[in-house]
Amino acid sequence: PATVASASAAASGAAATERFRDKRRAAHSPADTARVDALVSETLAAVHDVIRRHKVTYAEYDALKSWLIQVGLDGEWPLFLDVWVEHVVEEVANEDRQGSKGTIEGPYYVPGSPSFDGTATLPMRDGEPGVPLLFQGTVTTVDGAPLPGARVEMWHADAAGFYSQYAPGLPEWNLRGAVVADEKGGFRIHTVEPAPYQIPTDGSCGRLIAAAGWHAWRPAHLHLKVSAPGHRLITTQLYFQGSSHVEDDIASAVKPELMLAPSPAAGGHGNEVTYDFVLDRA
Ligand code: MBD
Ligand code: FE
Repeated sequence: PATVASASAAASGAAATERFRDKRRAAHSPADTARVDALVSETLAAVHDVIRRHKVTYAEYDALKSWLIQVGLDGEWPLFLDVWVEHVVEEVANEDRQGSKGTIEGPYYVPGSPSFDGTATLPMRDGEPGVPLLFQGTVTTVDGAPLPGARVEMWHADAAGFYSQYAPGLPEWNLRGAVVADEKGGFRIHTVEPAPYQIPTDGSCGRLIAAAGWHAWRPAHLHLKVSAPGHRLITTQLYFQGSSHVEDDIASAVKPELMLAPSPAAGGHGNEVTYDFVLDRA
């Protein structure tokens, strides 16, 4: 049973905005005046420079103003920022890592998904559409020592490209779950292969994409957070070799180290793939 209604910009945007505000309420930090001054002044200077070089008109300025207002009304700030800005924040945050590569979290992570020991089957509907996928591997330190008890949390879109809790009609934790690695640091996750994700075309981000002549697609991807006590949590995504939009992700979040090439599952149906994670010491 595929989802019948699609995820409207307003519904997924409102859910993503609300989720982000919950997270921020828990994590408020005081502003560093000098830092705010430097970052905001330089950002504004960059905007002023664009206006001068392109001789931006009042018509364009007013179009920008009304678009910015509408992004907020649509709840699409989380989507806009994670698609067009987060990849550079992630690059800077993780440039000193020796272990597994990270990439952006995006707007659709929800903490608290169901957890399993050693082997997980992600919560899914009876007859969940999509090619079954066994995703397995080990979690180790940068020295190659296994990390028993490491946590591998996965969330992803279904075979129609929709995320539970951000599209109507899906069970709460559909295709969201965590597995705790066994005594050898090993884990196995049974799921189904996701579809490419199209940014909602009916909201402000969609209007920007159409106005600029861009496309609205992210390649099919699995989101992961991998963690272990005493080690740095890594947030990452994995993609499928040769699948559409791996070369032109609208969110600029694909890296060569993040490609999967699943093969037909031994003696079963669907595909399987192995991917090992290496965690930096905290
Ligand atoms: C996604 O599924 C996603 O991962 C990102 C980064 C942005 C929009 C939708
Ligand atoms: Fe995603």
